[in-house]
Amino acid sequence: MGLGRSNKHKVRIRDRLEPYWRCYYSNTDAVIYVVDSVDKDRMQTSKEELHAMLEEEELKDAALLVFANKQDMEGALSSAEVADALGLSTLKNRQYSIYKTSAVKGEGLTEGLDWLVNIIQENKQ
Ligand SMILES: Nc1nc2c(ncn2[C@@H]2O[C@H](COP(=O)(O)OP(=O)(O)OP(=O)(O)O)[C@@H](O)[C@H]2O)c(=O)[nH]1
Ligand SMILES: [Mg+2]
Repeated sequence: MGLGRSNKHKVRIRDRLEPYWRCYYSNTDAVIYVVDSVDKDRMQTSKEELHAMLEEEELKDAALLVFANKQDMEGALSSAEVADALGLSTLKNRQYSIYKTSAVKGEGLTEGLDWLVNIIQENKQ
C-alpha cells in the first residue's frame, strides 16, 4: 500500500483485510514476497507475517520467491542478509529462492521470475 498513509493507519487496514487474504490462497502455485531491503525496522514483522502466511494449508505446496527489493538504495541489506532476517533457511519442505531486485531500475525481476517458471513447470510434470 503506497498511498502515503501513516504506518499506524496501514497496520489498521492490514488487520482488517487479513482475514480475507486466505480467500485467495486456493490453487496457488507460488508466493512472491517483495521485501523493502532498506526497511530494517520492519524485517522482524515481515519475517513473522511470512512464516504465518506459509502455515496456511493451501500454501503447503506453493513455491516461494523473495525479492530483496530497493537494491538501488543506499543501506540496502544484501540478499543474504534479507534471507537471514526472514529466517528462510528455517523453512521446511519449501522450494524457495531469493533475488535482489530494483523495481525502479527493472533489475533482477526476470531472473527471479525465470526461476519461478522453471519450478512451476517441473512441479507440473
Ligand atoms: N528506490 C526504489 N524505490 C522503490 C523500489 N520499489 C518501489 N519503490 C518505491 O517505493 C515507494 C513505496 O514504498 P513501499 O515501501 O513499497 O511502500 P510504503 O508506502 O513505504 O508502504 P509499506 O508497505 O508500509 O512499506 C514507491 O514510491 C515506489 O516507487 C525500488 O526498487 N527502488
Ligand atoms: Mg515502505
